[in-house]
Amino acid sequence: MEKLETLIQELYQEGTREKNMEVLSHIRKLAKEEKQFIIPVGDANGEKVYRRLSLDDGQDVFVAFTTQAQVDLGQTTETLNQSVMDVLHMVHDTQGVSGVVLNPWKDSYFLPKVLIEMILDNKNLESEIKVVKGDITTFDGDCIVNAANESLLGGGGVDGAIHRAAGPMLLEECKLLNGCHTGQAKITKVYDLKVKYVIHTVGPIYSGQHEDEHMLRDCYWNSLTLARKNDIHTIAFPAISTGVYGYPIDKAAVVAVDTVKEFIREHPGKIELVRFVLFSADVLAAYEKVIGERTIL
Ligand code: AR6
Repeated sequence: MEKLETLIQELYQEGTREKNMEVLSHIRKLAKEEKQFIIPVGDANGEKVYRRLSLDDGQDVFVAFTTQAQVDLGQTTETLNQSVMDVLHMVHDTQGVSGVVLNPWKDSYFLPKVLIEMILDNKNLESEIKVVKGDITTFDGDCIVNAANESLLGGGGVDGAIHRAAGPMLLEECKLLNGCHTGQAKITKVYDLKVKYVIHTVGPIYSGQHEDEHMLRDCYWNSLTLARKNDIHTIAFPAISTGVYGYPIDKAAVVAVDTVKEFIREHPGKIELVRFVLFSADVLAAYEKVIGERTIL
């Protein structure tokens, strides 16, 4: 519960959608872990009822506290402990109530019914990871990732396909970037492509050494970091290094899937969709196998 209070305070300072998503994700986690809120109760005709606050717009809201210290900031009231999940369901199911205010006396957070629905439905809070066979240049989300080389001046494979689809202006912009080290990532505009950005990353040339895995992991991690910074919510990756650079597909699929999952776990809320767009049936099969074997997030 202290963590929830900290996240709400951070939301006050930062005010970002991302932080709000973190708060919602955390509330859902508390609900799943069967944690409890403290609820103020009063008497109505001899029966215990949850206290409500009336808002200016005529709607009522329920009240819940994360800790006793928060309760003690207001007037003394009788309380009881109620599981987070039960509180969410109660607010959701009560007509004339528009949501629940957490900690109304200090650093309060209003959770409206629509967000409670999202928490209960698991909708939009968890990022989706999908695999599909296809050509990455046709992806119509926010961003595609290019498996480039250190010069960033184009090449064959997926790099060639992306430059062909984007048109010659992409190369002109890439010339200004001064190359890119293996494992790092740089972002450009897209010109004739449908997406908003291309992130260029350079996979390792497979050598069988331990560093290969670290560098391939860096490609996914640094691309997703750059995506977050640029407000990218949907992103497609090719199977980096598995073509000309010779990385064994099975091994590369494990690194790709594990790194993306770990990133999403550490940064909930921001990235809504990661799609692995794979050019051939054997690569698709390798990714599907890994995703099937790994428990979801
Ligand atoms: N969409 C999705 N995946 C594709 C596409 C496409 N249009 N075309 C190929 N692939 P590669 P690398 C797959 O060789 O191994 C370039 O010349 C392909 O089947 O493109 O990281 C660069 O300039 C394979 O599974 O990239 C570098 O010099 C995967 O994309 C070098 O190749 C990656 O194959 C980088 O080698």
